Amino acid sequence: LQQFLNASKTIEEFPNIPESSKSLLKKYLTKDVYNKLKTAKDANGFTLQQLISSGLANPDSSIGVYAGSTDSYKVFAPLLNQIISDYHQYDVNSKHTSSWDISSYNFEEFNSKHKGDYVISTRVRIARNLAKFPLGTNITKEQRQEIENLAIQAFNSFEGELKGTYYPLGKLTEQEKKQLKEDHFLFKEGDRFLKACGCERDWPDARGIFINPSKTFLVWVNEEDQFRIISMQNGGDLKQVFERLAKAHEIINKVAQFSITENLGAITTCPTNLGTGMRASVHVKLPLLSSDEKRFKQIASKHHLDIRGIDGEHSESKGGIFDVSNKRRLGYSEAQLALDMYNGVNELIEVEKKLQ
Ligand code: ADP
Ligand code: CIR
Repeated sequence: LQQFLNASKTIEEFPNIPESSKSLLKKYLTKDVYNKLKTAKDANGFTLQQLISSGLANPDSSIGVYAGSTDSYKVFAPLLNQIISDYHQYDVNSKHTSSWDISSYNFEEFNSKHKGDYVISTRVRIARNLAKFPLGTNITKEQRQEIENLAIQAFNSFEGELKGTYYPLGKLTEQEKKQLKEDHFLFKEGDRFLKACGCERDWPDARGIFINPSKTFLVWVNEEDQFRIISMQNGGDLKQVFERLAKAHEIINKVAQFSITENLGAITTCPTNLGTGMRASVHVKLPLLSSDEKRFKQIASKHHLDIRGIDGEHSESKGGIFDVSNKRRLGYSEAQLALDMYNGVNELIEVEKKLQ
């Protein structure tokens, strides 16, 4: 009984997020919204308390929520829709569009265009989850294994340059994992944001990484999202990287049934990835521009760019090299968002050149 009383008391209590928190959870979890949703559950029993657990455990979150399923986005809409429209600047009642056609954009290789050694590498990834399963935050061990089996089935159908090997995470040695992480191929482990929302339960079971021999095409299985499909290579050839990903997406799409909704596009664990689930990035050298933080941020914001450190999210820049990517993922097609990144990076390099 005491346990029950404690539990119900926690549910009754409006959670205390420090005033200093800049998270969208802090901004939109009003007492009204909390009271409306505090006993709600999605189709798999995922609760508001689970939805917000990461933001409560990590007040320095920028967002602070992770969904439990496609249905979570309906059940918890009074909170999630506000977060989605704020982050993506998107009207949640409009229709999301998808297109991989970049034939009308003339993507030139960045370094040839600018006659310099600015872009070190280019990477485009998409996040996808399967329609029939809850998301990683609320999946069972058995369901996670079913997804891994489906992924392996898709990998076996690859041909040509996409052909490769699947490595279950548990079978990689510490040294192999360290090397793969340093080379930017493997996800990090023990992420406190993902840990707090339940995404790292049963780690490393049913997680893994698929890689082709030239390491230009990779798939992460059952990390934050069930599929992270990644195309990357050294240099600045966005066209080649994007087209490789488009081809892989088409093949996996035939084997796996992705969860796609009309207004939110591809359903993802973190609301920041909804829509295209796409992050197109370059590692780019901007030592002079980046020392003028205000100007750097101004140009980034004009082109809807996100700036990260060299080891991905929540990491620092090293040697004036930054990870610059499209910030928006929803309401625009994959092709249009790659163009955001292309235009923005060109302007950043132009300004860097003028400062030399
Ligand atoms: P995600 O891109 O999947 O959202 P992260 O920001 O954590 O997640 O990045 C994952 C990994 O990909 C990190 O090791 C990061 O350094 C690497 N990465 C991202 N963009 C590039 C790029 N353009 N070139 C090389 N590595 C990259
Ligand atoms: C935060 O709120 O800062 C973390 N939960 C991460 C948010 C960005 N999304 C993501 O990495 N998928």
